[in-house]
Amino acid sequence: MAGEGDVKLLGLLVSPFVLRVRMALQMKGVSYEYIEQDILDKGELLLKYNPVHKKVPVLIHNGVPLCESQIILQYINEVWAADPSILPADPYERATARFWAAYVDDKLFPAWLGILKATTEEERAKKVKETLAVVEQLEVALAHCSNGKPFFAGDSVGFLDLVVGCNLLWFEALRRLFGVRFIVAGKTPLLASWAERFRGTDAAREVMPDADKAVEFAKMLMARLGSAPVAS
Ligand SMILES: N[C@@H](CCC(=O)N[C@@H](CS)C(=O)NCC(=O)O)C(=O)O
Repeated sequence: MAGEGDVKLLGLLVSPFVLRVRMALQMKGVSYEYIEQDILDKGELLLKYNPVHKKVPVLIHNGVPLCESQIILQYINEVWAADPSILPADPYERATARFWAAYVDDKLFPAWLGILKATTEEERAKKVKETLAVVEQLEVALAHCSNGKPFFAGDSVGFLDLVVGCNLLWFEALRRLFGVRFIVAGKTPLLASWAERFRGTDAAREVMPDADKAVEFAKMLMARLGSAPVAS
């Protein structure tokens, strides 16, 4: 079977991109060796297997590296093709899931990362607003994609659920750090109940670390970048 073989994953505990891949591997029941990387002092393995971007995650399947988390998710779905499939069978729905997944990585990740990187309070407030605007758009996307079902993908977690869901760790870390809430039932009710359901899945419970780990990482990153301090 194509899916069998040696699987390694180069990762970082709190990386949302790595988390989505780990959740997909969990859902597919794939065993793998996880190798934590120091992205601030990159090791030989990461440079060898991802010489183009030098980023995690890197999935190494039978010695061959796959890079870029969304591409890795699609690879996992094709190689470990037995149910559950994480991409919709319908071409329009598949294209729509890919469209929103691209939107999440283009808009959501840079917006909330900008909150951490901001060097002034004004800049930070601007990035908070930007993140909220993206979340509001995702409420519309969820209504469209789920069609009244519990997840973006319908009855169970799929590609887009993983791509959005891995950001929940950081939403919680940002709440603990800055007191900001991005998903609130009063404003984005569909996302609020989706987030609760997503956090309760086996994949999320087994893979997501405690948000304190992300808070710790954020503090270290902010100190290195000379970001504006957390207001007390
Ligand atoms: N587009 C990439 C993004 C991966 C990414 O940004 N990974 C971060 C960790 S969260 C990283 O390795 N950063 C190292 C660097 O930027 O040098 C993906 O989807 O895999």
